[in-house]
Amino acid sequence: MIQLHYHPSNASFTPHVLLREVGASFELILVDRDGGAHKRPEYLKLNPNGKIPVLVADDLVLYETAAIAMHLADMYPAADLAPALQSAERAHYYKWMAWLTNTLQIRLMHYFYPARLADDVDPAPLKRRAEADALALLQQLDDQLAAHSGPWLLGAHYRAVDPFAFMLCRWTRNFSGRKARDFPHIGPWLQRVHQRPAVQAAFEAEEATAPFY
Ligand SMILES: N[C@@H](CCC(=O)N[C@@H](CS)C(=O)NCC(=O)O)C(=O)O
Repeated sequence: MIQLHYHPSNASFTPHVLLREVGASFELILVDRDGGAHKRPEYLKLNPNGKIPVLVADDLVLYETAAIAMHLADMYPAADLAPALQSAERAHYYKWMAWLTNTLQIRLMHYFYPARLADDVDPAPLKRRAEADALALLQQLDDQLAAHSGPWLLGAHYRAVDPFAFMLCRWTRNFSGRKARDFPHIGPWLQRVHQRPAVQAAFEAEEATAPFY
């Protein structure tokens, strides 16, 4: 049995979508973030970082969104969510997974939690800077979508990087100015990802409301 420890609209959204995309049978376990459940010993046994998500599949306990996404893609090859091993597309899939998690996601974390960056410093300029940096990074995503004629991030096929990138773009929906959806190639791609039944079902299960991205 697969269990996904999640919280609505958190990083768990990516594995949540992927579990639906591959047609897995799974149970959603709500982490009481407001009550601090993710910092309690029981949860820290699953993820010592105290972060959401965690995927539990029998004896496997896995944290880190990118790792969970790649593992699900590998476990359900029929869903074709990862390019063929040793292909150039596979190499770029690894690159985008790494970039999404260690470059774009990090700046978005700085945007959401600027006060964690430094004590006794006004977080407002740190937040503004993180927002500007994230927007500059989004240009790379827009350029990637413009670089080929396919509908998805890597080209012709929807891959596990698509819902991951979608989730991070969604997190810009309350930016003070330009948002991911305002980029000329990201906007239509977000619309396409949003229309996928797995994404719709995950939003419904998480009781998300508009704007979705
Ligand atoms: N690198 C981790 C980051 C996960 C993460 O930061 N999750 C957030 C929710 S989106 C969280 O659990 N925050 C709680 C906290 O930082 O205390 C991943 O991608 O799984």
